[in-house]
Amino acid sequence: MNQRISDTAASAAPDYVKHSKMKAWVAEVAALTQPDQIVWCDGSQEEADRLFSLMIKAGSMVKLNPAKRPNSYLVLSDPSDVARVEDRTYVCPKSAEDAGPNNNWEDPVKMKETLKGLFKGCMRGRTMYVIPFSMGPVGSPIAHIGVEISDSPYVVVNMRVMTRMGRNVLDQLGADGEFVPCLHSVGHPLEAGQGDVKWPCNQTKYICHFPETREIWSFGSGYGGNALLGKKCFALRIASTMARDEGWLAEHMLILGVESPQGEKTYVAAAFPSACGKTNFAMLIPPKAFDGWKVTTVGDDIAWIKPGNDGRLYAINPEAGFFGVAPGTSDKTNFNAMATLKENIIFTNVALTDDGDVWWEGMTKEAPAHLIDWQGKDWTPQIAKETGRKAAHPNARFTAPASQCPSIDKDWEAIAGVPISAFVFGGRRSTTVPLITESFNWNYGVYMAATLGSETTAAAVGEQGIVRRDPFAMLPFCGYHMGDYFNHWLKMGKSLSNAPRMFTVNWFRQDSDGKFMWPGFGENMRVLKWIVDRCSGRASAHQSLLGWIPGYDDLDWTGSDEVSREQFEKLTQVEQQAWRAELKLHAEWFDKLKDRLPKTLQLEKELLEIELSE
Ligand code: SAT
Ligand code: MN
Repeated sequence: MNQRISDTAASAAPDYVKHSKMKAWVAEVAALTQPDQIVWCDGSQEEADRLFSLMIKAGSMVKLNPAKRPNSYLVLSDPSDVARVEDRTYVCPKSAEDAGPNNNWEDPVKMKETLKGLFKGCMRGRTMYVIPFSMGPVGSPIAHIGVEISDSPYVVVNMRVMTRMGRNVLDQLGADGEFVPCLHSVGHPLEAGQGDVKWPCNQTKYICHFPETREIWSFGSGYGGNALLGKKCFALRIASTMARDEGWLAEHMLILGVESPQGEKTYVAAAFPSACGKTNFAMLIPPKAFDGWKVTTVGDDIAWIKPGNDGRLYAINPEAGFFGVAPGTSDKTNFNAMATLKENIIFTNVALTDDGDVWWEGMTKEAPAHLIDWQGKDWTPQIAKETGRKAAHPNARFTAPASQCPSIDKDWEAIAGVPISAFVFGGRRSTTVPLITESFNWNYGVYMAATLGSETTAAAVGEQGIVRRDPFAMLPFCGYHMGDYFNHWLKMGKSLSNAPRMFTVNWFRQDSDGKFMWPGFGENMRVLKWIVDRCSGRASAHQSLLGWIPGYDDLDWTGSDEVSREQFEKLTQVEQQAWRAELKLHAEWFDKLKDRLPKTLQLEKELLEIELSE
């Protein structure tokens, strides 16, 4: 449904749009941004196909060889727009204290003024798309609805995979249902006669959240979490504030199910920072020797978790697709992801093969002889050797429908969610942090998660490989003061009669030669099985300063010869010296939050300090 803007934006809405507040908002945005036309997205295949054709014609998208990868596409972004921009991301409640030291803050009135200046006329020469979407199965009591306005057809086709998008969401909203307005522009208006670029964006970027009015405004970037506003902006930053107000949790967690040979099912939710293997863990295939054990996938990035009447927590995956890191993904590291990627995929910033398929570092042992790399340049293994240039950008992504995943859980769209038995928190740490620890109790578990550290990755712009505190893997995603967030977690624990157990893991510990000590991937099943067995009281452990840790014999090593007893001791070792240094970093981190740090966590730290000094 296309109409000229001169018809006035409100009348451009199709008859089936009954929501007058939404229509008024769309009209207001159109008046500000001055698009050539407005399209209300219905989410149909025809609509997606039309947009794919449009982008191919414009030269901003390539259709892959249908014999190799049916119904799949490749997009290369501008080299300046390849990841989330954390230093351009703002959370703007009225008071700076509410945003906390973990967020960039600006006064909401001032920020709106700045944004209105930037958005004025910013869609000239472009189409404005109205994208109604549901985070979570339409109609689930845990789900919430948003409407994204965007001038990027790339955003539309991605939102169609990543969320439940289209007309049925409007039907669900009716005339006055609640939705989060999400406004996005690439910030690249076209004057009459001006040709478009392949990946329009703007040097000036603002990713802004207004938690009190539950609004999102994003300007200048077309990439990932900056532009697909249902994901980090809504499902984490805005939803975390909704969750605080309403007594639930919006978390940066994968959700997986573990099924034993006896058919017993245990669900685990696990938080890891971006690009630390959440997708791989969520789709884990147990080692061959684990006959009859199965891991199923509910989600790979975000969990919305609400208390049930039985004192347990129930989780849904608010997303409908995976926006996963491509490099490193292979049949060996993540067979299920590779199977998911067979068709109906949008690839971003991977390399193009001569036969019209895609490739990235780590996909196969040997690189193809020739590729077009993510910057559109010729690439050969020789060129890579000489220049160090990567064929795919380290943060290259695939957008894939979750329903195509062979390990997808049969209840992944269950309206009521799945019951969570364990929370796992992990970071990327080459030293200090043991392979696996079980927390003594809920409050101590909150402490462990609150002080989680991780080495930075390519998922965000900035220096890589430096350890930063990333509490609950939520540092870039918590929409309010981190101290209040910890308090919310402590409170949630008190309210549950059957709270999940808590664990921390570190797959990334290295030996003195800088080699990973733990094989990871499918072998993580050995740790996962121990976690599940702990939940049912079946596995033993010994008490360490940091929590309960399994001895070598507490893990199931059937079919393994990769990790020796000695190596396992090293992997699970708690080095007092290193932990004394680590505690200093905890203290520095807590000092930053001191205005609102729960006293309980300060006391947990002091207890640990006493233990370590003895
Ligand atoms: O935020 S993105 O969706 O671009 C990916 C991530 O960092 O997890
Ligand atoms: Mn993520």
